[in-house]
Amino acid sequence: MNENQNGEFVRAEKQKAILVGLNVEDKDNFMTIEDSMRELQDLAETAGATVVHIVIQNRQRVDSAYYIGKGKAEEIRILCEELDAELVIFNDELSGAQLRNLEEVVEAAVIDRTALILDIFAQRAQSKEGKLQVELAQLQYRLPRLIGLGKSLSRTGGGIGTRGPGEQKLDIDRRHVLNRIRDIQSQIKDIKKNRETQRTKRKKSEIPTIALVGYTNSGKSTLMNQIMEMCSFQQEEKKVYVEDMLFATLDTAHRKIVFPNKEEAILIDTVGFVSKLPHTLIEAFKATLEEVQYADLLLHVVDATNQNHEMQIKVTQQVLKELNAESKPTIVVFNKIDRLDASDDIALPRGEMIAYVSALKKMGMEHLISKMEKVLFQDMRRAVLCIPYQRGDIVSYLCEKTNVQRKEYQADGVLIETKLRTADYQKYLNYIVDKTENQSSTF
Ligand SMILES: Nc1nc2c(ncn2[C@@H]2O[C@H](COP(=O)(O)OP(=O)(O)OP(=O)(O)O)[C@@H](O)[C@H]2O)c(=O)[nH]1
Ligand SMILES: [Mg+2]
Repeated sequence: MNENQNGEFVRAEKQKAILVGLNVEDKDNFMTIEDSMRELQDLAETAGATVVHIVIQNRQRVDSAYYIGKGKAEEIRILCEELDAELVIFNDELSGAQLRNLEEVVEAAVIDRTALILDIFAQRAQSKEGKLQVELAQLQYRLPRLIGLGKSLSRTGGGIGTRGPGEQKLDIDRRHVLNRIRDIQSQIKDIKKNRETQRTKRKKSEIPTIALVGYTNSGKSTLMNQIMEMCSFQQEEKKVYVEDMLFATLDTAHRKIVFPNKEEAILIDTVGFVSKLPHTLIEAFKATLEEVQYADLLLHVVDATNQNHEMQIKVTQQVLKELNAESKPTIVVFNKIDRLDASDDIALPRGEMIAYVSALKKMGMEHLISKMEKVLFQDMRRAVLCIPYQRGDIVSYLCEKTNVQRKEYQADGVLIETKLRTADYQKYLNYIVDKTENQSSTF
């Protein structure tokens, strides 16, 4: 590792890491230990490590001092020497005491799954808001572990698990950490206020919002771009970032779309979820994730080709529950069907609120969009209106904002047949000439 001119540590080569997982019998786990370790490996590689070995120990319960057995910890020290590994990553969150004890035995830097995920987030955060939220999560994770972490932080400098957003050196002085937490919390409060104002504005204009949620790498951003391409009135709407890596998206992006029925909506891309998503992270990202809470419709994007997609659905549902968004109208979108074999899709569920697409290859998109329309605008009513000629403003509004099916110039005004949202229906009630067909209908 070298220090550059700004006093930052720059890692010249990848850190070699050993992964350690515990297979505890009575744990309420969605995943097998093997799958969980595979995911940990993906996370470690995303953070820039090279995984040289994976250790799994079967135990009745977690050891309070060492997490694994002390004997196993000693074996890991030997493995580290043999394989030249400088980092050991544990598959669960460790206490400060466990971190300290393990470092003493294995004589290498020790981090846990939480620190690893936080590290990836710290590297990915782009916006001021994203950076603040990650730093808050990191500080809150570290606060009860400062003593345990002291050694690893001072030794590994810029290594995985020790990097903050913006590569600043981490403070391990308790008083400074506490002050910084308070400072960030007050800044996040301002961000929240700002978002609230924006939400209130949107609410006033009655534009519904749709949030894309789901496991990391399931294709949320790709789907968002595709929907934008199909439902955009300006072709130049800025695309969101897509990448084949975990946590490509950390900042929520809002884009306006227009449905074929001319109704508008705001589409929101969000950060992906992962199993054992650190609670501090969910807490810190509440300002961002609140968008999910206030959305009118969720698109829960699932990578149908992932053999663990059922577990990924459960994890996503659990996080949604934590965000009080589990009972929102949700369309489950099975994505990447271009990569499914004919035999694969037999097991996949069907239903009103389920869609199958390939966001990349533009398959099933019209179907999904019409489902979205149906859910969002199901309160729309057919109406025939006669608008007097002096109210050209209403005629323009209806022609621009609603899906006009008939327009005739008559002696007493312009006759317009269209579909109206309840609010508009009430507003223009005086002009409605045909009140017989008032039942709800959809396009
Ligand atoms: N084959 C195939 N690949 C897809 C499809 N949709 C997305 N991908 C790929 O999946 C990878 C992840 O896509 P993203 O859109 O970045 O996924 P995401 O859910 O936004 O990921 P995070 O932001 O990291 O949570 C990219 O390499 C995409 O090209 C699809 O329909 N078919
Ligand atoms: Mg994304």
